[in-house]
Amino acid sequence: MVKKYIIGNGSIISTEAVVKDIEPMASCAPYFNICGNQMSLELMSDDIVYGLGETLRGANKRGWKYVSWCSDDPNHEENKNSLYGAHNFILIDGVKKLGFFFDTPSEITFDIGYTDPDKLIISMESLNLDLYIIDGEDSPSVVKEFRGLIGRSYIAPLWSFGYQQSRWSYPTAKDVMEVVDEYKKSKIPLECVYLDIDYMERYKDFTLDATKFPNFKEFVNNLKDDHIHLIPIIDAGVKVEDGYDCYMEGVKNGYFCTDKDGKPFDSAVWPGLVHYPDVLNPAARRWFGNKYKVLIDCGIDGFWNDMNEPSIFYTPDRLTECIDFIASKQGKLDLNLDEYFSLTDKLRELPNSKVDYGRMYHNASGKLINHELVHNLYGYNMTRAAGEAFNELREERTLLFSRASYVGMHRYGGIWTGDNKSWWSHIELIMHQLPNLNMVGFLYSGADLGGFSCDTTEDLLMRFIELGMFTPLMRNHACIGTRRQELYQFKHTDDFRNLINLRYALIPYLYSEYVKACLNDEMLFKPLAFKYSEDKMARSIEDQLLVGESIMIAPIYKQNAIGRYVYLPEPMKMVKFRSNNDYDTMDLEKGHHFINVNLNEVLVFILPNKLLPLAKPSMRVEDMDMYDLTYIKNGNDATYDYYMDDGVSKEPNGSIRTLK
Ligand code: MIG
Repeated sequence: MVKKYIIGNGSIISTEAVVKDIEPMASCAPYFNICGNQMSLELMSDDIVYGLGETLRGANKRGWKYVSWCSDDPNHEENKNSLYGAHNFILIDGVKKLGFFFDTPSEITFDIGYTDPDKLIISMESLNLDLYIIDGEDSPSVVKEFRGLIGRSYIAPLWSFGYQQSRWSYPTAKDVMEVVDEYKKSKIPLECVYLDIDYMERYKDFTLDATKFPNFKEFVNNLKDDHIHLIPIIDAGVKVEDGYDCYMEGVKNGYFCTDKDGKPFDSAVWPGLVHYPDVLNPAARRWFGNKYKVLIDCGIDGFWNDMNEPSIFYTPDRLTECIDFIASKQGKLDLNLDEYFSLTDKLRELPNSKVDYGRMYHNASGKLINHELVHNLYGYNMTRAAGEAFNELREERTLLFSRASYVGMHRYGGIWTGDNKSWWSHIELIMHQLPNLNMVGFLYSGADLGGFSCDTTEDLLMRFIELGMFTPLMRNHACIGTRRQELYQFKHTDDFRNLINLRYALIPYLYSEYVKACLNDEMLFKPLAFKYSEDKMARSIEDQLLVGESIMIAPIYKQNAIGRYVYLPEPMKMVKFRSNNDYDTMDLEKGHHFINVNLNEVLVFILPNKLLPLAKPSMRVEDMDMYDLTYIKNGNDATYDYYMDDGVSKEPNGSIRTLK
């Protein structure tokens, strides 16, 4: 049962995260003690606090303070409070199972046992929000109810479950072809190659650098004939440049965010000076979404939206203030400490400053509204712009995902978790993020495999792949200046090939579970606590996950590990996929086990009476037969409800058949 409460004056504008009309209760919110700008609730010692989607640290969020404030911060370290998303959903899994959705477009802080270990304290500058409370029987049903409230998750095309290669950048057609050819030579399946910012003409959205991509349309279609999809990036900022259509149209129609006087707001990112499309204004959103058409007309069928927190390198106003300040110290060589630090801080404080956000305005439904108050809705609505346009422009499912997001964006696209690093701890982090992202509807998601910044190593990449092979978005992506990390760059290409083949073998199962999760408002990745809610050990485990109805995974995320401990809350059939493309199985008892796992091996645990279907891999998803399956069964009576459709029609058109 969902109940709605208006806290303070309620949300400053409708976030449109919720798709159901719910009459707010006249009474004040139960469970919470509201005092000033804080609302708090007592936690019991065994309560697990899930939620907050894409955030750092554990899957259980207890013991830290999180701030929903979409941030372009490439250093995902434990001391940080915010990432790119704002996913204000909390699930308390204790004696009671309670879901809370704090619906507000503004900054909001979740102090989850940081100030007081036994308290959840929610605060805002002024406490105005729409609160939804879901009281359920168990955690899965609370999540399901919440998901029903926020609407069906976006459904990605079947081909987008293939292996994807990205890098900042493959700047020319020649570079793209080299990647495609090398994968072909190595006989490793490949589905998508990404275009990062350098494909554009001077970083101008919806343009192409014709010297790098002569005959782009032909190039895209030639690749398509080979079932390779080219996925360009779109950045939020539109370059200020006389004669550039996107800029001219935006200025003419008042489609850009403004300053307080109604003049387009100046900021700078990759293209130099930019304006931000005012995606909170429905007319501007429609206009911006339709801009994707020039690429769609070239045959493009997938996009990734970046820099849409929105990220700001600097604004001319504050750059001027900064340089004036620095100039004022000219010739002063004996600085006191305050002067010294204020000098060095000045430059550091230029990007992504709240001062700048506070100077920017939206025209939301005819009302001028300060950006700072609605900051967390920007990435959501940029992606919504594209998603709404695709509904009209395209007949098929389109690949779309974004960096910044808010709850509600899950109806239009997925997310990737941004600039992680080639660190072992960032493999573990993915396991914590996935279930919490799934709770808020982000099912098509994944991390940069191999790690985005820093130099990867062969073993790290392999372990990343061994987890990433279960995530819908399976993309290897790396930062400019880092070691090359395409799979063919390494010594054990055979092992990588086997792993990608295994991913392809798993696609029928993964896609089936994924679409079912979309259609039924369920999660693809569940913490063990969701199924074994009475098992204290299972409840504490964060490095094993249930993936769909049949399996549990236990990836390795430590360098030079020869295996790992795995806890089985009930007897399961262990499948060890080996490097020779074969597998062994072993029936294991409930309890703790140490399992040896070589670098090139993958563990899957099949639940009792469940069945895992496997397909014959192929170089492309489109060439696979989704019905020619072999089964690994745990028990003679094992079954599996298999959903498959054509993988492309906008509305899912398949049905369930029970495999035995
Ligand atoms: O400021 O487009 O997270 O995936 O490669 C960096 C370049 C901008 C950040 C994205 C990353 C992408 C990069 N972008």
